Amino acid sequence: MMNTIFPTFLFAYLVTTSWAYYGTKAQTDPSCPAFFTSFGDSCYRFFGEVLPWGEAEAHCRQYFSPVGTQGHLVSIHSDAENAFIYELWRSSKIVPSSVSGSYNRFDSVWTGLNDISVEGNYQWSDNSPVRYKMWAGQEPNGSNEKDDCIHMMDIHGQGIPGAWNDIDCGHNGGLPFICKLKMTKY
Ligand SMILES: [Ca+2]
Ligand SMILES: [Ca+2]
Repeated sequence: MMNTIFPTFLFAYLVTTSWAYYGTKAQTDPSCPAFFTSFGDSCYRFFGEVLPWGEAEAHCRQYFSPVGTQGHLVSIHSDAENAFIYELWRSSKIVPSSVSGSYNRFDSVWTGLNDISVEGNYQWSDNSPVRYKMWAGQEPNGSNEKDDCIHMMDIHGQGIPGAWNDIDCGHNGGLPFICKLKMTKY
């Protein structure tokens, strides 16, 4: 009798404790808020609403991660993160069959990079260090004194998809944008 019952109890015990372990793990692992996508140690969300750079940054600051970090316009620190951001945006944005002009809501998206405080001194709005840059050819050109905000581009024939350009922070009333939530405290 013992020989048949004991393995059954042992199996039930192992299953129960395994469920308890993974259940606990799931509860303590912070996950991204609704509509945010995980990559590395951060969460990202594309917003199709067109806003000037400052208003886009303010919109991102309304969001908080489960560990309490505040949202900001996206900061980018590697080729892998730049490629992820480009793909998140490309897979979400609207692409009309015919669009004239460039640097518009269909081919551009705000990042958090800017030189608003000091011309030529680029900073991320989340205060993370600026080590990685993916400028398009000839950029940043600062052709306009207000060209202090950086957008990612998807323009055929001008640089590579996902390269960056400096532009007027209120350009054409604004651009869509991507917010980032760090899942680790600063
Ligand atoms: Ca500038
Ligand atoms: Ca430029």
